Amino acid sequence: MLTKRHFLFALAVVLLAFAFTYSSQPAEPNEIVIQNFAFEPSTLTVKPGTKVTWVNRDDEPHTATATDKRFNSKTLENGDRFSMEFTQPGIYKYYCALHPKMTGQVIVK
Ligand SMILES: [Cu+2]
Repeated sequence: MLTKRHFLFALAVVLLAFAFTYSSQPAEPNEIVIQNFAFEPSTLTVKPGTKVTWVNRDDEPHTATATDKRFNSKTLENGDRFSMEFTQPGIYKYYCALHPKMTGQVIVK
């Protein structure tokens, strides 16, 4: 016989699974998440030689395009990734070519 405690436990498990599935996952180190028409984090500071990866979690396509064209992802659909290794120190400003108000920067030092 299913007790009230069993039922509450089962309910908690279901709710936790639901929350885990639908919560937005935090960015991994050296990963920039594109979500809700924004780069997160908008400023990422890394050491020279670091590979930085952008991942699009929006349903809309986006790009990561350097302001000075030193790098340019192809159009990233939902779930697509773009990686770039930054070897030289500097400030790398970039934007989304499809939504130019979306901006971010990678600081390499
Ligand atoms: Cu965009």
